[in-house]
Formats: sequence, structure tokens, C-alpha cells
Amino acid sequence: MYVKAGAIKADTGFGSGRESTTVRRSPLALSCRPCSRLFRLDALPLPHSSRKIANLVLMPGSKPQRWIAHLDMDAFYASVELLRYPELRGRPVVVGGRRAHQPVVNEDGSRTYAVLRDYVGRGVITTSTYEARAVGVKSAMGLMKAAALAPDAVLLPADFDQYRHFSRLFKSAVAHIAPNMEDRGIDEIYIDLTDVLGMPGMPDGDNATLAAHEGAARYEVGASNDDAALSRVRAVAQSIKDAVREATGLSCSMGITPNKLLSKLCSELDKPDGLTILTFADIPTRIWPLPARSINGIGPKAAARLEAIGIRTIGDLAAYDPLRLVDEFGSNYGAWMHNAAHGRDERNVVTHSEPKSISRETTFERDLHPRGDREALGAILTRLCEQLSADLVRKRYYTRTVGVKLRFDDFKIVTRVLTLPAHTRDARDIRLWAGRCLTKVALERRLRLIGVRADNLCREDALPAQSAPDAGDADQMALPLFAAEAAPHDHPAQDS
Ligand code: DCP
Ligand code: MG
Repeated sequence: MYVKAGAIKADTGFGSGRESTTVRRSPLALSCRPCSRLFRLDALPLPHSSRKIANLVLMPGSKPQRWIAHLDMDAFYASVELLRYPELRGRPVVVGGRRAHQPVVNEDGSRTYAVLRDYVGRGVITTSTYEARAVGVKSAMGLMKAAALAPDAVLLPADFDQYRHFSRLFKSAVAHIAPNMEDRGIDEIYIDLTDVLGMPGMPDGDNATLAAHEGAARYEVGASNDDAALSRVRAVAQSIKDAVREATGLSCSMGITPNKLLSKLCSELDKPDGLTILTFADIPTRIWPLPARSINGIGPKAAARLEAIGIRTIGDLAAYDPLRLVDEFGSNYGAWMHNAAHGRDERNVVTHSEPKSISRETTFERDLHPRGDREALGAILTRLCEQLSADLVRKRYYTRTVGVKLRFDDFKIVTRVLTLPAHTRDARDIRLWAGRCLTKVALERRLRLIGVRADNLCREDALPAQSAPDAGDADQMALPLFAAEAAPHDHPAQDS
């Protein structure tokens, strides 16, 4: 069923060994004539830097192989709970209860825990310990159904503040070792280790010698997969896992491969406390036997459709005619599935995410009436607009959509947004448009909160020429709470 690795290499250009013919391109690579190896210009290893420069041929666009890690915390919420209830270690535990399921502290200091058999309701499990998973209990399962499988499992309420706290702790521990980190949610991150592996002074693995250190430091196509480089990758990975454990007391699992797609797959392969390092050469043996649905992006529906055409494993998918896949699933998804099955993924680790909006809001000490407290409200709104403007300047953004948010004394929230004719970050413009937004709201009740928001952001270095900032009108800061005239480009309001 599987195509031979050699044939696949010719088809895909996987850079899995010295015999590989295709390399990825960046402008900084040199090829050494005598040995035909490729090096990064800024990371020439010693024996080569002493060669005559005539022997080094500039290879515009040659790029080193990347090492990307995916790190995922093990049974995250449940593991955080076990830190404060260590006596529950080894027992099946599920998180998902309500406040009523909080453990009760007895007079002698011991605790009494809620158990699943007593649960009545429609709640679902957020996560469970591996002991509970062993009997089939898993995330998103109804608690009543889980009770049938594991009646003695302990039920704990979720404490999101605590999980967020531990999330920050583990991410900051990783960032100290490897700052090129992409936040993917409360318990997972991608890390680009390519540069870390080139840094001197990182911990060496058991077998790591000076030669091993050099092996990983140089960006030699074909050599980055040798034993020395792999032991270096393992050493850095272990140092990250140790740092996470030291900062949190928790274990995590890591997958490390040349791209995000494969790493995400691999972090699952050896859970809990796992470490899986794969190269492109391992795809036929380690990746192709896995079910197609283990690829992130192939959900249950797509997996069922694949199964209907005889595709069960990733290997089946890789061997399937890509044109037929496109016929079946459309050009985008079909082509993506074909590439994914061959382990191809060029996505970068995105260390900085662009904000979608920036906002400022304030809750009043006492509820304010839109008419009786008109002046005070106007002043508060003006101050919020000034703060928002300062935020935009500091973060180097302009906005084209200004919105207001109001929470009334009955807790009902109303938002109104308006699109401006041009980008701005001027406090007076923002104040003018916020006032215009307010004319769209029926202000009958007292207000608990007012907020102002900038959406539709544009980085200052990407500002279109026609949106050159306008200095605004000095009088706009003295506007009444509500601007009288209607504004163009009215958006539908979003009430909630
Ligand atoms: N979560 C949730 N609802 C789900 C799945 C997960 O609320 N349907 C929460 C609880 C998990 C956390 O997100 O602890 C992280 O999700 P994971 O999928 O990484 O699951 P775990 O970390 O619990 O387990 P694993 O060891 O398989 O990663
Ligand atoms: Mg997890």
C-alpha cells in the first residue's frame, strides 16, 4: 500500500537526508564546492569558514531545515486540580462540576469529594485524568454518561482563574529558553527551536559532545538529521520540559519535527510526559499508519467521507490520487489534505498576533443617568477616548471603526459601531464618532458602564495613502455627550 520512501522523496522533495535534492530557499546560504553542503552565511562551521571563499558559492534562497516544537500540557485542568488535592493522584478525576461540587473540608482536616455516581444534571466534562480516560471517560462527554462508566470518579468544579494562572506560568518558563513561541490556547504552544539550536551554551544531551554541539549549530542540509543533531534537539526539548515542570509542577508532551503540522500530530503520540522527535524520513513508518483524522484539520465529518472512499490512514490519503481528492473535496481542501498527508506545511510560528480591536471601558461607582449626569458622562467618555487614542499611538495602529458599549442598570449590554471615512487615532475624531454612536441608542435607563472601542485596525506602517491622518478639530473635545447629526456608513447594531 505505501509508496517507497525513495519514490516519495522524488515526488515531494523532502529534505530528509544527504541525498535529498530539494532545499528550501532563503537568501543567506552558501554551497561548499568540495563537499556540496549548504550552510547559512551567518553560521559557517569552522572547517568551512577556513576554506577559500572561492569554494563557497552563494545559493540565493537556500534555507535551513526548521525544528518546530508543539507543546501540550497533559490533562491540563485535571492536573492543576491534583496540585491542590494531591491525595487524588492515581484516582479517576473529572473536571466539570458546578460550585456545589467543591470538596468539603471536614473537622479533622480531611476532605470529602463529590463523586460521579451522585451527579444529576446536564453538565459535560471539560477534562479528566488519565485514570478516568482508561475507562472511556473523555472531554465533552455528558457527566451522567461518564457516571455510568466511572461511578467512583471524583467530580471537581472548574476554576478557570487557576488554569489561566498556570497557563501563564508554563508559557513564561518556555519563553525564557525559547522566545519564538506561538500561543495556541490555554495549554498549548508552538515553539520555533531552529535558532535556539544554533545558540552556544544550551544544555547538551547525555551523548552530546562538542561535535554534537557543532552539528546542531551549523545549518547544513542533510546533517541536521544526523544523530548528533537529534541528540541536541532532544537535549533542548528536555530542558524545556524540565523548566515547565519546575515552574508549575506539571508535565507536558512535546512533538518536534520540521513543521507545525507534524509536530502537532507528534505531541499526541506519547502522552503523557511524552517527547517525540521526527524527521521527514520518518513519515512513512511513523505518520502514515495513523488514522487520517489525527491530522489537525480533518474532523469527524471529513474522516467519515474519507472512509467512504476507502481512506482510513494518513498513508492511504498520501497514496490517493490528488486529482480525485480535489474532485471529492474541492481544490483548496483536497490539495491541502494531499499535502498534509505528505507532511508538507510551510506555516511559520507566529510570535506576535495582531490585535483585532483595542478598547477602554469603565464601570461607574454609582449608576449614572444619561440626562441627569450628562456632563459627568461626557467627561468620562472624553477621557476614555483620550486613553484609547494613546493606546493606538503606543501600539502604532490607526482605526476606521469606532464603537461604544453601554451596560444599563438591568445589566443589558448595547453596542453601536460606526465606520469612519478615513483612518484616525486622533482623540478628537474618536470622541466625535463615539458621540455619534450614542445617538443610535435609546438612553432611558441609568448606566453602569461605558466603553469605547477601535476596530478595523491598520498598522501605522501599512496605512493607505488616502487615509493620511487628519489633525481633527480642536472643538470636538468639547462636544456634548451625543453628537447631533447622523453619520454615514452606519453598521447594524449588535445588541445583546
Ligand atoms: N477543554 C475543555 N473542553 C474540551 C476539551 C478541553 O474545556 N472539550 C479544556 C480542558 C483541558 C484543556 O482544555 O484540560 C486542554 O485541552 P486538551 O485537549 O489539551 O486536553 P487535556 O490537556 O486535558 O488532555 P491531554 O493530555 O490529552 O492534552
Ligand atoms: Mg493538553
